[in-house]
Amino acid sequence: MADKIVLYTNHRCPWAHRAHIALAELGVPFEEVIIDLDRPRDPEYLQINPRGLVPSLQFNGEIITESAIVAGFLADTYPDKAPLVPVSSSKGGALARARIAFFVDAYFSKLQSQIFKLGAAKTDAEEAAVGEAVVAAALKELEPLLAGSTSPNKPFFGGSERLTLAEVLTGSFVVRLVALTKSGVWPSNIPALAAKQTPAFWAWAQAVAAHPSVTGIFNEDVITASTKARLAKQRAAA
Ligand SMILES: N[C@@H](CCC(=O)N[C@@H](CS)C(=O)NCC(=O)O)C(=O)O
Repeated sequence: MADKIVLYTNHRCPWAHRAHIALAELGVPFEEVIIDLDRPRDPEYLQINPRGLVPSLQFNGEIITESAIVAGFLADTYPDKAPLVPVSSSKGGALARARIAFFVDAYFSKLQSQIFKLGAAKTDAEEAAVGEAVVAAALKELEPLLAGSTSPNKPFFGGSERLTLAEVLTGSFVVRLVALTKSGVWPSNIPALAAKQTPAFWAWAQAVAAHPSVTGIFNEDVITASTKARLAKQRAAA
């Protein structure tokens, strides 16, 4: 019998987006329940996830929360559908998992942490400085992990033809990086600087941002407008 999967989500949420990327890539059917984040959570949802956050996954009656745990669970549950990460007992599997985990950790702790500073960047110069810091982080931390392993035919982490768990966990943020820097909602100096200083990283980012499993629920207009509004609010409060 097929597994019964329900994803509690909101399409504006980059964390919930991780679960969508995993499910799309695995090709697993699921039911979707949209949680309205603009009002308090219903008691029914708080029973599913007492933290009130999305995503939550219901899998054959079991609840799993926290996006990285949800994505890892799906990858481990369906190792044969579209291997997102090798099983740890396979030859080289544990090492490959460690490499992916380190890449994801570097993406968030070094690069995305700079993006989170945009809420306090009030002037063009401050915003450009964040852009430079993002590319400096990509150069120091991510370029060495991608250069020499990816190619146009195998553009994903470790020289994979298909998305891996590295892209499942970073993809929703990467598609925002590409789209929002193009539209100038995030620092518009990033694309040119990144293409010049971090060619492997930027080629990887383009491939990730164009992948159908990543773009599936990504509504660029909605995300652009909501990010712009959130930044304006944060800057007014800063
Ligand atoms: N660490 C959580 C973060 C999830 C999260 O922050 N979700 C946001 C939407 S992007 C949320 O549900 N916010 C609702 C609220 O704070 O009330 C994860 O990775 O799943």
